Amino acid sequence: MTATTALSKNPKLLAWVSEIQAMCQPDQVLWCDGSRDEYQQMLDLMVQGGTAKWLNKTKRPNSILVLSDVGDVARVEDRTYICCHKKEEAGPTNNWADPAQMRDTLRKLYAGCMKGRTLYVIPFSMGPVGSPIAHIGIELTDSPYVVANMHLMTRVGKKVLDVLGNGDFVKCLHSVGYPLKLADGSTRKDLAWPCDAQNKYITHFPEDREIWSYGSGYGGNALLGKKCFALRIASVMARDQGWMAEHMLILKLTNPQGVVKYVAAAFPSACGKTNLAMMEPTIPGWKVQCVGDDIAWMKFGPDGRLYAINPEAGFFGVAPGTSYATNPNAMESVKANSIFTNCGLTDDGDVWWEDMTEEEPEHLIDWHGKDWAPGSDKKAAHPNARFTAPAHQCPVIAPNWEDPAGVPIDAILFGGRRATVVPLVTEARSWRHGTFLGSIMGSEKTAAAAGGLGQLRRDPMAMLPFCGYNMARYWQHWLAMGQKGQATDTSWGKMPRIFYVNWFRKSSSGKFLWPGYGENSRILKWVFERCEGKAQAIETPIGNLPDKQALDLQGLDVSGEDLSELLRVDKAGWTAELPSIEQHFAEFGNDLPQGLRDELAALKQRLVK
Ligand code: OXD
Ligand code: MN
Repeated sequence: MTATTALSKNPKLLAWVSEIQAMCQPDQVLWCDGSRDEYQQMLDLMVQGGTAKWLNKTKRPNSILVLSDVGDVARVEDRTYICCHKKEEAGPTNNWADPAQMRDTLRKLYAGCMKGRTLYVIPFSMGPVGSPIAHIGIELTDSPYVVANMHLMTRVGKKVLDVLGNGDFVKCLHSVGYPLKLADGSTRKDLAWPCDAQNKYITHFPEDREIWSYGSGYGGNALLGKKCFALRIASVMARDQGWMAEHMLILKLTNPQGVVKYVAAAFPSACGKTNLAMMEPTIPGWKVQCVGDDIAWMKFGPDGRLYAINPEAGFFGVAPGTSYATNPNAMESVKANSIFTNCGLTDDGDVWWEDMTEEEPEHLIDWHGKDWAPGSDKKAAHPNARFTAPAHQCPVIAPNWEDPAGVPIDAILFGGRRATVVPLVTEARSWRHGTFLGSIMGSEKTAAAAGGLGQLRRDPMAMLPFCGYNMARYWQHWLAMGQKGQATDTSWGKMPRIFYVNWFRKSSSGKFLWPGYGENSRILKWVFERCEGKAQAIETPIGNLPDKQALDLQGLDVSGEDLSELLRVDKAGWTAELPSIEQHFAEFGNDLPQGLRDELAALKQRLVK
C-alpha cells in the first residue's frame, strides 16, 4: 500500500521530492510500494471519484473503463519539446526550447498545481528489475490513473528503490494541471478527467535526464516511462553510453527444428507492430512469441552481439481494429485485469470498439458518454482508444521475455505503409546500407490526410516523434554502433541483419496485394533463413530480394502476377524518388553522416547501371 513516509534514503531523491512538493503544494505525499493492494486501491479511488467504471465482473474481471476529456485524447507532438542548450542538438525535426526559459514557464504553471490533491511517488524500472540493460525512473504525479497504468506498464515499487540505492534516476514530473484549491483560497470540485487541455507541455531536458509534463493525463503524455523516458531521454543516454533505444517490437521466432532467432522491428505508429509481435504464423511448424510490442533497448553483450530487452511490462495498445480476426492474442491479453480508455460501454457492461466484432452491438454508451447505435455518424470508441494490459497475460508471451540479460537480436526489420515502389521485402547489403534504408523509411499519406495522395511522410526508424536529439546525429550513432559491432561496408560483423519490409503494397486498382497478418510469417521465414546463410537472394540495385522460389508460398492465396509485382524492383519508381530523398537529407545540412551521403550516391549509381 502507499506509504506516507519515504521508502528511500537516496538523498537526491528525497531532496527532489521536497523541492517538487514545495512547488506543487499537494495536500499529501504518498510513496508507491508496487503492491497488488495498491493497484486495487487506485482502481477503487478512480471508481469512487467518477473517473472509472467497473466493467462486468464475469465478462471482464477486475477491469475498468475510463473516459477522458475530449481535449485530451492523444499524444501532442506540437506541445512536445526537447530543451537542450544548443538548438542544433535538438535538430530540425524536434520542437526546441531553451531549458531555462521552459523551466521558468513551467514553474509558473506547476506553482500550487497539486493543491487539494495527492502527490504519488512512483519508483519504476524500465526493464526487469536489476537487469544490466534496465534503467530506473521516478515519476511524481497527481493522477491515480497514471499510478495504475504505471503498475501495468512498468515494474513499480520498493524493489526498484532497493536496486536504486543512492544511485541516479530519471526525474519524471507529471501533473494534470487542475488544482482543487485556487490561489484566491476558493475550492472547486474535481472532474472525472481533470486536465489543463489548453496548456499542455510535454518537455524533456535530456542533458539533465529529466521530464516535465503538464496539463495532460493521457497515454504517452502522462505515462512518462514510455515515449518520454524509454525513447526520448533514453535515445540520448544510449548515444552517450553506446547502446540503442528504439521504437521496435521484439519477437522470438522458432523454426520447426526448434532453432530460435530474435527479430526486432520498427514501424511507424498504426502500421501493425502489436499484430506482428503476437502473430499466429500460417506456415506449419513455425512459432512466433512476443518479447515486446513497442520499444527495444539494446546493449552489446559479452560476446559482442546486441542483446535486447523490452523495457515495458505491459501493452498500451490502440483498441479500434483489434479483434479475434486481426490479433487474437491481444484480445486474450485484455480479457481481465485491464484498463480501457475511451472505448464504448455495452449494455451488459463490457467494452466495444470499431471492428472488434463483425456484428455491432445494438446499443451502447459511446466514449462521449452518449447513446450510440449502429449507423451513428459518431464513433463508438475514439480512434485512439486504448487498452492497458499486463504483458504476462499474452498467451504467446515468450517464456524468457523478462530475461535480465536480454535476447540476442538476429535481424532488424524496418517498414512503413508504401502503396508503391518499395517491394515486399529487401535485405540490406550491409549495416550501413540498412541504416540508410531506415533513414529514408516512411509512410504514404492516405486520401483522407492533408497533403495529397501518395505524399510521403518520412519517419526514420519510426523515431520521428521520439528521437530526443538531432536525427542526423542519431544516424551517426547507428553507424558508430555498426563499427563497434565489427560491421564493415560489406559485412555484418556481429550486428543484426537489416531488412526493409512493406506489407502495404497496392495494385493499380487500390487493392492490397499482400494478405499480411499471419501470412507475414512467410517473410519472417526467409529472414530467418537469410540469417542462417541458407535462403537464396538476388542482388539488385536496391538490395537483396528473394525470388518466388526462395519464399515458402505453399497454401498462399496470392496470384503469380501479384507476387511478381510485390517482388518487382521498380527502378523507375526509385529513380523518381531520389530528389525527395535528397530533399529529406538536405534538411540536416552538415550533420548528415558521410556514410549516408555515400549510400545515396551508391544507390544512384546502381540505378543508372
Ligand atoms: C504508441 C505510438 O502509442 O507509437 O505506441 O504512438
Ligand atoms: Mn509506439
